Amino acid sequence: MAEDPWQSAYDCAIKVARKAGEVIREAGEREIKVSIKSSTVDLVTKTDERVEKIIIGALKEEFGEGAHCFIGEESVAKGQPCILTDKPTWIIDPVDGTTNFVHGFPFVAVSIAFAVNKELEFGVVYSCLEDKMYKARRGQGAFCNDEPIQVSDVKDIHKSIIISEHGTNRNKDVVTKIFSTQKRILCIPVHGLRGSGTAATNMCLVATGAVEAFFEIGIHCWDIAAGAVIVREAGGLLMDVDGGPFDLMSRRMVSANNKVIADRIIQEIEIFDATRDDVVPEQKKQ
Ligand code: LIP
Repeated sequence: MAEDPWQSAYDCAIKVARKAGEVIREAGEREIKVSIKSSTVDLVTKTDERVEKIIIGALKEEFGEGAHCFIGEESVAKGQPCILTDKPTWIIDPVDGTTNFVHGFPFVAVSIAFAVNKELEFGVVYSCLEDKMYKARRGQGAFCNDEPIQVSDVKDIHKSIIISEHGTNRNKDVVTKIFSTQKRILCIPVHGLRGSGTAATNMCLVATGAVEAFFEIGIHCWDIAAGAVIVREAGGLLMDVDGGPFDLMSRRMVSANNKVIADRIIQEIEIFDATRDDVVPEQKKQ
């Protein structure tokens, strides 16, 4: 039987995600040192940076210093390029839901994905305050704490719960579009709108069938890469907010249980610009 080249990487990702979750839980019990990034509401803590170093350090130790490439939220924030090549690449959000972490709002996830030839091979999302390990390998199903998970079979939008987040952009025109979109969706009507505050967890909620769809403009590749594999392997789908193909670096996406729900949602989304993740800093809009 052909050797499975990525099983050891998958197993290692699960182990490292669990270890990272323990560090986050312990850090959450002490004073949290908060800084800001792109705005006063885009938070980062010493824990984000420390956990990313722990994850990347463990993976380099396991597979060798130059074996794989890395895209980590906090490394990119410090100027590392966010370019996905054909090389085996780890895409990491060490603390997805940083604002939740700072406030003690109980949804914080470690998100670790792995791509080869620009194809997502597996994703691991550890919701560490819930102790829920979500995982999926391409073509091999999705699981939560080793139990298989599957998207909802709801096709009637009127019987759906949709997740929508407010993100960290506080530009008044953008906020107006976000709330206008939420109003249009709520008044379809749907059963409800929700949001956990972490994209990775939101995508896992789609994968478990707890909600029918999650969409957002403004997220980053590290927020959604692992969740993308988990949603697909749970029987769901991903697309762009304009109905086009999913684009990991585009900073926008819809994840849904089926195309009927996804197609209905995109009719209501008021799109606004978000600079792609893979636009090099000097090209980024102010
Ligand atoms: C968060 C995302 C969430 C978004 C937040 C924030 P972070 O990621 O997971 O979907 O609405 O604004 O970007 O910054 O906590 O890793």
